[in-house]
Amino acid sequence: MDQSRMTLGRFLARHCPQDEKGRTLALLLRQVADSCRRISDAVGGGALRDLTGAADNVNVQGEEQKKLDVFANDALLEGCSWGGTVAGMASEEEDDVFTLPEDEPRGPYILLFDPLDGSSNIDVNVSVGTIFSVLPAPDAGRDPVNEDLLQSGDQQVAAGYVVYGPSTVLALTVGNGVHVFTLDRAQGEWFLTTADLKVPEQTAEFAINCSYWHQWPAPVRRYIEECLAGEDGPRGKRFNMRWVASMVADLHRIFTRGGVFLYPADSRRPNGRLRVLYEVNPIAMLMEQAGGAAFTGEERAMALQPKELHQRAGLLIGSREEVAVLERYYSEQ
Ligand code: P6P
Repeated sequence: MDQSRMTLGRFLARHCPQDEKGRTLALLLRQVADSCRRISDAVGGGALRDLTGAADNVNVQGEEQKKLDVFANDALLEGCSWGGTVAGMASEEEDDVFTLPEDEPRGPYILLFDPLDGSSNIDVNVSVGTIFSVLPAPDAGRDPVNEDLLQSGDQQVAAGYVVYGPSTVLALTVGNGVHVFTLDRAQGEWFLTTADLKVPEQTAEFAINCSYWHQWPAPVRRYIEECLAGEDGPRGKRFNMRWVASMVADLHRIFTRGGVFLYPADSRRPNGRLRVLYEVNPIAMLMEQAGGAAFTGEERAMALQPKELHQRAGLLIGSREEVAVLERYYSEQ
């Protein structure tokens, strides 16, 4: 079939399991995509929509909420609460697991998300994104509690992100590769634009915030020093650097042309910065599905067993060869 005609709906009907749970997963992913289409419209409206700036509230992370953070969070909660797809949801913007309205049917999945990652970039018009993860709900005949969500990345059923950039792009996996869809704003439809995306195993580009140099653990400092040493250094090649400070934008570049992204646990953030359940896990699932690797500094990211809902971890992720070098340096320290 002509790939340019493959809509998200047709793709999900073909690639999700052909049973009732599979059809429910397809509906949930359509709900997420429809919610992200609304978020894309709001983000794209910028100052014309009175949705920029602060929302005069601080979230559970202790971060100042932006108006668009609240809009995006509400869009996903409202967009995925119906139809018996989820039993509950978790968000960076919600203190605890979100319980569905009483009159809504419960479903077999848990949806977890960072509704608008990188939102500090909104007011300067830099790409931001939504990150989401789908876990199995407990078959317990009750609404899920926080503890039910504390599952490792290997338990995920699906994962994805949407980057709101020059174009709005959805990268998605249901466990059989990573597939990329682009939103046709005029039609309001997502079309498959890259099937079975693979991340180049080698790269010469790293992404890290170098202002934290003095806080880094020794393996990271060793790795970056060798990248900066260029052709005459131990890596024998010149490296380039990029840092958007919007993880979805940095990672989409890496998915597209290779690279390695580093946000390690360090002396200032001993537990890291990125949240396990709705940032590290979904991005790590996508990366492994695309042939890359994801490491926390202590273990394979998808193996980490979270102990609390908003737990953080270090993340070193991208082209497999570079993550292997970093893993070796951590093991030698
Ligand atoms: P820094 C955004 O807040 C975020 O969580 C990621 O999207 C991004 O990669 C990182 O923080 C940027 O962190 O310390 O460079 O501002």
